Amino acid sequence: KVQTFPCYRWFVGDLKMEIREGKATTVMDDSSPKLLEHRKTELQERRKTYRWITWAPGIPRCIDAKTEADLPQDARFENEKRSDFEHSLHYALLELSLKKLTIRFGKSWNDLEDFKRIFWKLRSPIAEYCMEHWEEDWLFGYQCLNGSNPRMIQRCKTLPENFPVTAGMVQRSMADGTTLTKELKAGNIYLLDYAIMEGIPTNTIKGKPQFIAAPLCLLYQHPDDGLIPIAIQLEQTPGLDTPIFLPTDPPLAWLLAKMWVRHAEFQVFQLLSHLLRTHLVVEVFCVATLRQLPAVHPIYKLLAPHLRYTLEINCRGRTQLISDTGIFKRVVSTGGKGLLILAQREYKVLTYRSLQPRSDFIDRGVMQISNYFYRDHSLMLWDAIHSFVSGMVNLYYQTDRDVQQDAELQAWIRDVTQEGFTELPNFGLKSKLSSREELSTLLSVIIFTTTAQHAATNNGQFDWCAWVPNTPCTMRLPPPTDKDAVTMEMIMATLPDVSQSCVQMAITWHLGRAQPDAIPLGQYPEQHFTEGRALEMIDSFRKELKKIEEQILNQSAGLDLQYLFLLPSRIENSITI
Ligand code: OYP
Repeated sequence: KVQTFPCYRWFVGDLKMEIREGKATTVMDDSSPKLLEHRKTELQERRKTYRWITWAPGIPRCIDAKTEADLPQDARFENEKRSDFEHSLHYALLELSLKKLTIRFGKSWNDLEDFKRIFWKLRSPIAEYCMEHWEEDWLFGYQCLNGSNPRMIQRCKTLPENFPVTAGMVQRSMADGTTLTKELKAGNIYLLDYAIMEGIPTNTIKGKPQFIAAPLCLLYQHPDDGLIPIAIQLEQTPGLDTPIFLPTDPPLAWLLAKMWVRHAEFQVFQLLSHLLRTHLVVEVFCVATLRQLPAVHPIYKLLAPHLRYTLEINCRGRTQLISDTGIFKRVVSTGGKGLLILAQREYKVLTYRSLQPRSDFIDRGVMQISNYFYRDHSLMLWDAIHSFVSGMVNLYYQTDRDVQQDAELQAWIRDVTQEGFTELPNFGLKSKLSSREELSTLLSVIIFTTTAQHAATNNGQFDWCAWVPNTPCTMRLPPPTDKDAVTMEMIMATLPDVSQSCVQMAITWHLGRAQPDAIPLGQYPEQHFTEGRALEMIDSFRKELKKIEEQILNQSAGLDLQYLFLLPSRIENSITI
């Protein structure tokens, strides 16, 4: 349904709209005292309705609402979305409890093949592909680039001191005629370092302790085989009990070592890349926008469609996912105290710069790596978003001074930095906006994060987590200390049990599947803008997205594994799940 009049549910007072004929105005454009008064009253109301609260210290602050039921109607899911959200989860859990029963009364849980009995195909070609090929080293490497957490890998120029890999250890992984030293110099060696996991308190589930490790994994960009893991150490401190696992080790030992890396990956992916760096970061902008910008403000009009449903999904996440009794407490190793400590550690080092894709790739040293589709698509999308946003900003702000003098906008950025991102001295976002370029970059970060970055982390979670051994949510035994002692029995006793695996599949399916009332990137059914030039810019943004769509489709045609998470038509306009 397309509304031709700029009608937004937060918009109070029709009179106001008639006077301005739907034009977006900043506080400097509105000269009449009556209009100014109107802006003021609207904001006073909104600040009463939308308040900040500290849900937990050391992470971004959020909306003051105990549950989604406390949210104003305007911020709630529409009926269709709510009933789908609630039904799909029940459906998934029910389906899987049936599977669980058949296993309980059937054969025992003693072999990796047994995961097949609870595995749900559910129209995910990638999940099936993963189930068939997950043990292959190249697929492990592929997931660092184009899986659901593509921001962990970094170039390694010198080996970390606490990871004493020798050239001899990895010689057999190297291409003919080269050595580790040469490849380090050539820039073909990469690293995954899960130091942030060290010492995180572990969950206890049904009386049984769960386990966490903080692995390091070295990868090599092999000229023929692509990116492959070549050495894994499961803890940060080397020692006799912390052997360096190699692809040449007994196959089960190498496999279990990779699973431990993927277990750390599950935690970092879901809690840091997904929850903290998209959901919680965006909520700050959402609350500040609702509190500080009136509905006629051009920046409100620009952002509102990218903030739809985020408050409600985050409230649901806080009560049902990461609370003391939530899903994490029930089935994930970082459930309970661990997840908060992990999020606090990441929040401390979170930078504004790392939210900008180009800087992120440069800082991680991954600009040269080949077949990094996530990077290539992110950059195309960033450029399209940035050029659209700059166009809009320049339309409403003729000079940098206009930005500096927009009191509402300055109150907004102060709310973001001083009320939202508190305790974050090194974040790198100033509490004053001084130029049009600064504003454009910030708005692009917000829109990129709510759309592309969320899609990249959210949409692949069923694909890559449904085959539980590939990305286990918990581990039930400590990491192996002796390469020669790894058995299939030990692997099965380590991996999530039947019931934990079922929940992992149900939740990742529930969150990763396409949403029923999704609005794709760049579609604005609630037409906030009415000015011809603004509409033209929206139009060219859409044309640009269409080009990207075609380019991605062409590039993926014929590939066994297609990277389609950043296909514009599959990216939602806001974080709604
Ligand atoms: C809200 O009834 C959300 O139990 C997900 O949260 C799941 C529920 C509620 C459960 C509903 C119920 C959405 C917002 C968010 C986020 C990002 C982190 C997602 C982590 C997913 C982890 C999957 C865990 C599998 C074991």
